[in-house]
Amino acid sequence: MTAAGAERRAAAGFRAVYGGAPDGIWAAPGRVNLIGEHTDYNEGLVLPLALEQRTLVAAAARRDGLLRLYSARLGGEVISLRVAELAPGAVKGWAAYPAGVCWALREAGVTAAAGGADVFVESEVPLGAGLSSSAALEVATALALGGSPLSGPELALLAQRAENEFVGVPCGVMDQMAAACCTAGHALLLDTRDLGMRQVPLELAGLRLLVVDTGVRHALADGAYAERRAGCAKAARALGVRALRDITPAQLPAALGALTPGLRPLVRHVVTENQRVAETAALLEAGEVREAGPLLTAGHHSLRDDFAVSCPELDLVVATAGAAGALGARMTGGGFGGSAVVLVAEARAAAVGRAVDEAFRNAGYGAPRVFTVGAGSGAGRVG
Ligand code: GAF
Repeated sequence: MTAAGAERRAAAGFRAVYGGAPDGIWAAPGRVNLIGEHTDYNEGLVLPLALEQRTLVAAAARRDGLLRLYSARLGGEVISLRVAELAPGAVKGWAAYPAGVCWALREAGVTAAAGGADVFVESEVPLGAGLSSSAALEVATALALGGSPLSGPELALLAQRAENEFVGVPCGVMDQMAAACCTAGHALLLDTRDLGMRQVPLELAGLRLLVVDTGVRHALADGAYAERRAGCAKAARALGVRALRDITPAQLPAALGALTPGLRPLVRHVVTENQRVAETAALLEAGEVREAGPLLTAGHHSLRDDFAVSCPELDLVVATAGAAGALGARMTGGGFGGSAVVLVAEARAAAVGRAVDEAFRNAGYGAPRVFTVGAGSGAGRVG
């Protein structure tokens, strides 16, 4: 879908559903995280990039306090809610995300949201694929309903609050920050402790970044994510630090020695992963992207063996891509399914795609979806 095509479809779709023109169209991208997984809720480092695929929100303000929501992707009825009655847990399904943002804006005293709005959602981001379709929807909605210009970090924190408190998913802030603050051609080096950011040029000449959607669908709400998060918090308490981010690689052996065996792998993953993010960002900044490949693969092994959030399909992508000549590969996002990211020389990209396809067929898995990604722009008004 071309960019202008998506905008036209959002405007036309809005007219067809609500019978008038929208006040505007706002968009936010999905993301692929290059490295830095399960570090954001440990106040650590992450290095995501925005996808070119976006979620578009066409919206028009109302004055009667009604929030009406329609998703072109999901179809069904227009969902009609009263802004004044929005409360955590009260809305189920996809509508909880935009409704949660409206609630978070209301709670933050943003008056523009209180009058309500008609909202039409058009999404290019694959749903449930670990590519942050939810954060894209939240951030695009926050822009559409927020009225006054909110900064990128303000948008991201509002969106995260909506997801944590209204939807009930205990996510960190990486996905919302990626949607709100990434810039085209760059990965975002984000320190989730203070939201300090550096735009790191992603020079992919002669290289390809592939995303492999395994088709295995995950739900962060289903408990395993929350369990990992609670385990990390428990380990930080046991070590007497504010967050696992405070343990340096030099302190790691002593820290592991002080913990019960069950918590050790969690801590080892977080500490080594923060180190891998810093090293990857330094390589990108030096223009040595190829050299980052082994760090990606080491990150996957740590997520598989220590953090235990991978699955057989993701492991198969990583092993197959490596054997077919990729420079590096890893699961991306929360895990338990979703997508992997593969760094590969342009000349090997097609062979890697074919090898992954074949390996999935041989294993009896459903066909994976393999596509090339580039670093797109962060959220903004598009119409
Ligand atoms: C999900 C969460 F939403 C993020 O906050 C992050 O924790 C990620 O999993 C794992 O790195 O995408």
